[in-house]
Amino acid sequence: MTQSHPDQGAEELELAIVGAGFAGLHMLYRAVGSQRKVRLFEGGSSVGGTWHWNRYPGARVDIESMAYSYAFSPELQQDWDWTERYSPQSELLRYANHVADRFQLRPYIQLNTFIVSAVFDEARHRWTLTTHAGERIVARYCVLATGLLHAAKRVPIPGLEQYAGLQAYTSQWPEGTDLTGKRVVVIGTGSSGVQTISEVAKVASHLTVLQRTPSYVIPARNHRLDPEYVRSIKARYDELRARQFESMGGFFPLTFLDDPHPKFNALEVSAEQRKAIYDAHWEAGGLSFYTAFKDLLLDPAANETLAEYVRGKIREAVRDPVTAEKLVPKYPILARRLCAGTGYYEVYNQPNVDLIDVNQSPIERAVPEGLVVGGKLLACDVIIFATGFDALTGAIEKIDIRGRGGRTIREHWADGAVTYAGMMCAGFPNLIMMNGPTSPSAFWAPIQIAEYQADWIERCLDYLAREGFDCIEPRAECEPYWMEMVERTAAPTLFAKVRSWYYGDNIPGKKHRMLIYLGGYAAYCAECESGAAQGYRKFMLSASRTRAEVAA
Ligand code: NA7
Repeated sequence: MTQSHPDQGAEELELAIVGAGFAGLHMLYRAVGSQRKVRLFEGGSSVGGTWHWNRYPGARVDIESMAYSYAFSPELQQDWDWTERYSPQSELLRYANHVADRFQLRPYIQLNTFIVSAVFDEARHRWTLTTHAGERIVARYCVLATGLLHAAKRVPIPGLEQYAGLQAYTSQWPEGTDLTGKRVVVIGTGSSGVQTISEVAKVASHLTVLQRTPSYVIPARNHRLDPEYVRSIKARYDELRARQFESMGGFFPLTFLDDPHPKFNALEVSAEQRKAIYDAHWEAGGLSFYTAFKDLLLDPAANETLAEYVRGKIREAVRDPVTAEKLVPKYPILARRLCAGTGYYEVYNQPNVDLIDVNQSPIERAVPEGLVVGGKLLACDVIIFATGFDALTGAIEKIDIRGRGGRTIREHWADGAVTYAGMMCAGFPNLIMMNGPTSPSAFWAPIQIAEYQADWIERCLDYLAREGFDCIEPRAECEPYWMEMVERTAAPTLFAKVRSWYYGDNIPGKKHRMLIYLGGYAAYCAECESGAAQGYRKFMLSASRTRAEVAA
């Protein structure tokens, strides 16, 4: 009696996509356009990715919405009206849903479905995906669009299970939570914490912020968009995108659209000129300081001029000098993610807000009434964890991925994430990541990186089909080559001098290794194109037995 293959009867796809954030939706749009047999699996109950999950009070994007949006469809760009300079989460979620409807993607999307494992069948060149409900899906190619900031970092506080109040993670915000009149503790002062704190301080009876590392927070200066301004940007969208693609960070501020590139090093100009430039960026708000001078991320002395400028602003804003000093960061500015806030420092002047530095007063344990911090009980009704993410690798490693020889992705990355071009790993054929570790992702515009990657993937799948292959994986030597490029671009920068999630430092036990390619969009695309040149010379291509038999 012949034994049937365990996947017999399972639906067989050409392409399975995991994740319905902006990257996954765009990949799906492209695959549907190419009439591939495709399905997208999303764990959440809605499309939108980051903007589905992060619903905490005050959640909004800190890159201007007219740039933080899809570029692939001129019609979409013209039709969609962003209402605020930095859209709130609800508007971004509406946009993602609009895209799913407008491009008729819903029939291909399976919501409420977590992919828990993916196993490669070496003989048949297929991935078998298993969902949390036990459904099996077989797909020739699998694209992981699982999000760069998705897997929440948990903080192991002893005794937390005894705590009687509400525990809320910013990235898994409990719907309908009302904090009015509550005693609230926020742990974490990165971008999510900063946004949450400003909102919670308005309604909580008492707010205690537990800070480990202060952020540099620049006023966002969010406002409703004037329709005339929107029209003027829409009239120049092509130019805007062209400038964006040239920029090193991917998100240059629109206020500086006519003059987006820094011309000088910080110490090349006089102190007065430098201050005038910093004042202009402070007034413009948001993340515009990244483009104030050429060398802010390269020269410690240049960086210190900006760091001191912002430290001065913090000391001006916070009345109590002891509190102000706790809020003043001592490390180089921009080397950890800059935060954009609204009235953030002023919050600490309110009588209902306290700041505790957990380096001086550690979080010791939880008790039913609250937390014991620095030996004292901090009674509270709600603890908000704004403690960040196992960035770039976490969402991928949550899936039990097994490539050639049953090797898992966790084993492959045990000494830090290694990839070729942030898209593929040796020994994991036909598995492609979007905005994956060592891609430009978080230090470029992830939506535009995803648009490029979807295009690259589409061209690649077309080529494989045309040439009779059904299997692609990077040559083993391409991984160390790419990692050398990633390290080489990061090494001269101040990113390399501080501890941050860019290097995986926020997760205990995670290897300290740069997770982002800093070479910019043009250099990144050039590498991907070079990998694909001459019949995908940086990859090994093959055909499975069944395919070869069919061809014969
Ligand atoms: P971040 O930026 O990683 O911030 C997490 C914050 O939580 C940060 O202040 C951490 O301090 C703090 N944290 C983490 N673990 C602990 C423990 N154990 N005790 C005390 N405090 C802790 O995440 P966000 O969600 O705010 O932002 C992520 C990105 O989203 C952001 O960079 C933008 O790109 C958008 P630490 O710095 O580790 O000392």
